Amino acid sequence: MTDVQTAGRPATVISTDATVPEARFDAVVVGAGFAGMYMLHRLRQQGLSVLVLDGATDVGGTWYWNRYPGARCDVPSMEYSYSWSEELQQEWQWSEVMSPQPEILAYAQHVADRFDLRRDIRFATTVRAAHFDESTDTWVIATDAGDRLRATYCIMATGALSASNTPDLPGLDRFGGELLHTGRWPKAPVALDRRVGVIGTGSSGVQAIPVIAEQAEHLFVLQRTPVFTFPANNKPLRPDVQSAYKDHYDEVRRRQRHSPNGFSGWSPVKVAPKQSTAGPRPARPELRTLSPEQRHQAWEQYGFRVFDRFRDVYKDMEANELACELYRDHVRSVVRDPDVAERLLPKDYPLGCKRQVLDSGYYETFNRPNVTLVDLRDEALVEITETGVRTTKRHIELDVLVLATGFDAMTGALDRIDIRGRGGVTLKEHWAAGPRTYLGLQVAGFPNLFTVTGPGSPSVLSNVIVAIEQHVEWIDDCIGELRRDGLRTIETTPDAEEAWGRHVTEVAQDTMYVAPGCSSWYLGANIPGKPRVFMPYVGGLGRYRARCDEIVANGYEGFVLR
Ligand code: FAD
Ligand code: N01
Repeated sequence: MTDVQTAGRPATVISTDATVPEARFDAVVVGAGFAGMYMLHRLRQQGLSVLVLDGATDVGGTWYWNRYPGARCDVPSMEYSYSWSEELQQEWQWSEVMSPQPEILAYAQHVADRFDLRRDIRFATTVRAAHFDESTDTWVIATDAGDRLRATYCIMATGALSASNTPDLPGLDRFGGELLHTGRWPKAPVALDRRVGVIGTGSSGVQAIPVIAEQAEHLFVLQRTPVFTFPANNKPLRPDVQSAYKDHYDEVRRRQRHSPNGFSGWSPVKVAPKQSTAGPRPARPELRTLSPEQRHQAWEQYGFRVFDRFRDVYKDMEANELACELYRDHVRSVVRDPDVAERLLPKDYPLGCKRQVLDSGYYETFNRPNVTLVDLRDEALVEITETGVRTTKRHIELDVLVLATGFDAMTGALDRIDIRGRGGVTLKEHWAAGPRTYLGLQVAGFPNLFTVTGPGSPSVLSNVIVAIEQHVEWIDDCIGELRRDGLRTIETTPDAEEAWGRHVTEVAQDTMYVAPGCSSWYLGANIPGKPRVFMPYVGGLGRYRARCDEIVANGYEGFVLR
């Protein structure tokens, strides 16, 4: 298994040997996913010398690494795409409503070619360390290729979901078959027509399982926590719908930017204007007020949309549990074996506490004769052996073991770099009790270091590409202002950082994200020993954007510019 970001590797101390040649740039950007690519394009336009570094051998980030069968976007591609080039958004053709990974990767590659990005990207190069040199107000950056780089600005476009999580399973290194991680899937085709085991039933597992099941001689799904998953209802993108979007992109993009979650809500289907009725719109009803029979009728009528039709489902635990019961009844109706169905039911955490998973035929997969559910709550995983997996009840022979075990999200990619700010303080030390940032953009004590979609930003709670564009544009504007005003550094204050952290925590209170029983990667709960802090900003992308703009209008409130 290849992993450029091996967890727990020793920190690199940057060489102080003056004979190591040093290359000088205005800005070094770490990461060549959608964030790093756009950052490069913007900074170049204002005349900066920029170098982008990525451990991958090509652009695309998420879409480069996650090549597992079934990998695709669950946001419509007309909206999960860059908005900053009219020519680009007009010329690119999407084939499906929600694009598969190869198409999104091809799009990223097209962007790299069209805007000639590759000449400033160094691939297959992992950044090991970034230290702030207080004597010159510059960042010194070291890579695994032995580069020593110096830059005024260091921008971490390292991705919120890029540090793959390989759990510490006993015997894992002994496995003699093919060991794969969904987040580090190889480029070469993998023969899956064998005995395959998949550990993990989050978004990645749920996408991969139905596709692997079609190819495998036998598939064993090793499930620890059952998932709530809604049908993706993906389909080919109709040419007229694509054209309608393109004709209305001004409006679509404007709506996306100011929406809570990066979705426009725009539809190419013309809806007849409603008869105007005087007075405010009636409030959505409460699920709790319905009788059991009415609740089932509501499910019959609305299916999965029922959860949004009632205002208490994501606000009140009792209503949430009623919604969960409707969901469970649905699963029971799809999965033929009642024992398997029962084991697939999420029962100990509320709907809406984790990132919503979307699937294409997930539950139906368990009706196949070549698929076995292994319930790790009933038969715990004891060890990985040379030939398979041993649980407390049996040994399962496997040729291929797929880890769909997720990511050390939001902080993992940054933690894996030895980042040191003023006084040699490491980012890891600064974040020992959980990540602390101002707006998810900067960290106190780390001048001129910016994080794109960092903890404390809305990023992962939205259509991420919209969040990326907002961050990149804010950072680019900020650097432009510093240069115009002849200023050397920008640095957030500890007070601003603390106040923002409090605000991030406050707005998450009373949401399902932090409800009793909820453990998610948003909270760092998937990584043993990681502090439990709700990391993303739940206040909404539009509101967050307005706050970022207001901070600039107030003379970079909460930042010190020197
Ligand atoms: P990434 O795409 O993660 O790119 C970061 C890059 O930084 C990587 O290429 C990595 O190699 C590089 N890097 C990290 N550390 C170092 C280092 N030390 N040295 C050198 N290089 C480094 N979001 C949505 O909005 N909708 C979706 O449907 C959706 N689907 C997803 C599906 C999957 C399987 C995953 C994993 C995520 C998905 N996301 C989705 C989130 C997705 O990560 C973002 O949408 C977006 O692609 C992130 O872009 P990025 O450039 O910020 O980070
Ligand atoms: O990761 P996850 P993911 N033993 O952390 C299990 C984005 N994404 O890669 O819940 C046994 O959600 C773990 O079990 P448990 C999206 O933002 C989007 O699936 O810890 N099992 C869980 O079942 C998403 O939220 C798409 O008990 C172990 C699974 O592994 C994020 O990426 C597609 C284990 C991990 O689930 C992460 O999704 C893919 C162990 N030791 C990803 N350790 C789209 O479609 C972990 N697990 C948009």
